[in-house]
Amino acid sequence: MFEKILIANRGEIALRVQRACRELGIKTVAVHSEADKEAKYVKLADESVCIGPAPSNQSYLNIPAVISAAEVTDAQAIHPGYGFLSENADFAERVEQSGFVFIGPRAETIRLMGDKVSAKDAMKKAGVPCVPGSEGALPDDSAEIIKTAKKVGYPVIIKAAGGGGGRGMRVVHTEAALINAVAMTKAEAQAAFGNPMVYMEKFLENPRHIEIQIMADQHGNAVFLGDRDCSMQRRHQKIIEEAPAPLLNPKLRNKIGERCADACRKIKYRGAGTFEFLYENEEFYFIEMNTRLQVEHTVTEMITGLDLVQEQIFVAAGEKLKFRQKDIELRGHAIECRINAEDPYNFIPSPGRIGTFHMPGGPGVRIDTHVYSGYTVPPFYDSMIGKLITYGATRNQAIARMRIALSEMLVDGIKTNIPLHEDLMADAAFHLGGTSIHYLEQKLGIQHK
Ligand code: MV4
Repeated sequence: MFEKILIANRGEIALRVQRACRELGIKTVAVHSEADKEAKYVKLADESVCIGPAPSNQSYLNIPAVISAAEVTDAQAIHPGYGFLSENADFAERVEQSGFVFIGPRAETIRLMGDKVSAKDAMKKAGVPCVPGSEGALPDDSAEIIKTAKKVGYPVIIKAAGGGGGRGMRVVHTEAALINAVAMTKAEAQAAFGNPMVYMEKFLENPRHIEIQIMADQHGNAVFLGDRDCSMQRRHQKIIEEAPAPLLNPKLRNKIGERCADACRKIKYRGAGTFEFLYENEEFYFIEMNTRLQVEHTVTEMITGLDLVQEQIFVAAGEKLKFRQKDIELRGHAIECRINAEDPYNFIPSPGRIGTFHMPGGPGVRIDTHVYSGYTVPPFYDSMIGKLITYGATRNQAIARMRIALSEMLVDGIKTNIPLHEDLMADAAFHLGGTSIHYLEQKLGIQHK
């Protein structure tokens, strides 16, 4: 097992990874920007290294600075957290070339999944059901593109191979608009990602976003750890996630989960990963794979009883998974509310100094946060200041506990989205479960383009 791990991230996830390491008796190195040097999680680490000024591109995204920090502290492995360098194949490659273990998949896998055309192709070949669409990237030939769209059926969506997470997509309703839309998406893709490749899919009008968590070791074992519903989102920012997905037929869950685990074995996947699906009319359609630990891994932890960060570390160290699929039992229900420092209704970020900070508690309440009374939320990074997670024997109990926890929580001095969460926990459609990816924007009265 590793003796020392460097955590190449900040905020709540840096603290989350640190806690997993501490429990395993592994020493931790925190890296931080100048803006984070006073943060408590930096002081809690065994060692810390300042890797640059506040802007992320000069600190948390600075590959040589992160690798140098691992060298000077003699860390053996690097945990990238989520965001920042976590899905950067070049980073993973340079970490391993420098003699450290990257706690995540092989660089080659990250690269394969980073290109959404190659990811889809690989998953289709591995037996994962995908959204119908073009065979690979669209050709230059307009007649061919028109033919493909006819076959797929309008509306279609044009997506950039280099995009993902909602960046670089365009919906097309008619043949008259098709060729121009493809040209525009290609030009934008070239400018944003340096890759003009685009592909076409049938546009699903009212799907849910359901994802499958998997974990795989380096000995050919892979299991799925249930699913999460992440449909409650605005502008591709998830705000509530839950596990398991409401109203999902258990047979269907197991079937899609098995497909994902099987695909992991086929591509020799290593570590934690997530298959993202659109779910409509009882069908799953693969869209993307995330090769990192996700923000919402917590709800999976609550219903499986596993510590996913520790499992990532075991697998990275070369250990075999200690459980088989039959050992995985999904128990109860968990909900996560992302607490953001922002206006609850116009979503404008609200950084600044927190006055009184009071955390809720009680049975089935978990809080993952790095903030405290007197902490200043810096303006340079994501506005998420923590995650409030509740667990219950049933979904109703998880909701009831969330409502109590939200009512107890106090964050003075800055705006947070807690009032929005309180609204949603009282929302009739949310109570029924199974709302689509458009529900929140519709409720907020935002026009959908
Ligand atoms: C789609 C889609 C409908 N049909 N693909 C947006 C994020 C990226 N991961 C994929 N996205 C979508 N792909 C087809 N064929 C609708 C979306 C989409 C979406 C997906 C998941 C969560 C939120 C979303 C919000 C708007 C659009």
